[in-house]
Amino acid sequence: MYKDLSITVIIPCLNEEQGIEQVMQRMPAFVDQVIVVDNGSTDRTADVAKSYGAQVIHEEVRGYGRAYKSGFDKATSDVIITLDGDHSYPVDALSYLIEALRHLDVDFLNASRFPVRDRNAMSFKHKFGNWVLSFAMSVLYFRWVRDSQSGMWVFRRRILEKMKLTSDGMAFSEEIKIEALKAGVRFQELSIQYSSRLGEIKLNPWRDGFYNLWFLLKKRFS
Ligand SMILES: Nc1nc2c(ncn2[C@@H]2O[C@H](COP(=O)(O)OP(=O)(O)O)[C@@H](O)[C@H]2O)c(=O)[nH]1
Ligand SMILES: [Mg+2]
Repeated sequence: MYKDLSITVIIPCLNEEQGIEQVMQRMPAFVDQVIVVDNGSTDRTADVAKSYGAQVIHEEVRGYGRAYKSGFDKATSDVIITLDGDHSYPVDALSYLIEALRHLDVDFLNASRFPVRDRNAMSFKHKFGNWVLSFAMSVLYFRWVRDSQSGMWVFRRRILEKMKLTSDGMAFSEEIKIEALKAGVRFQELSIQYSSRLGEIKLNPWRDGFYNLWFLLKKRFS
């Protein structure tokens, strides 16, 4: 419990044995439930997560979005917080983000990685791609969103009822923000520290980048 709010943290993992260990070691004691969604990792991700007390879910169908949807089904707390298993998002910032959710009195808080302070955390290509995707989303949905691709969100679980989440892949990250905006819930963004990831990247910048742009257009005009 953090003050009057129970907290669930959900972490999708595909071969993140190194990162998940660092994330779990830093998990604050006030977190009530940690769910690690594993999609057939071939390393020790599931064992490491379990050894630190996480609830591990095995999702048969691959994909970042699919993993989140399975995780949401098992979440029981008032507030859900998400982050990657690669230790690139700040576990130390959970209380800061929950305080911000309370202080700003919002339902969905998007943790923006920008401006990136750690020089090694993101290449120029990724920064540029992120800017294009975030700009496109902002124009299409008439709402300035600096980091449409951030994987760290803090939101009240009850708003999930109002969202229609379809993506099974990396586009899930922008879809959940679009759905939050469409549902008319109170939405804000807050800057966090983003660091270089441990282990290997699962995102394919060109394939996922163009697909996410296509997904955005399809969702807006269909
Ligand atoms: N469960 C699951 N997790 C995935 C899958 N693909 C990526 N992930 C996880 O989702 C997170 C984001 O992927 P990552 O490679 O860090 O992408 P980036 O942060 O956008 O560069 C990481 O924790 C990955 O392990 C998948 O198919 N299934
Ligand atoms: Mg990552």
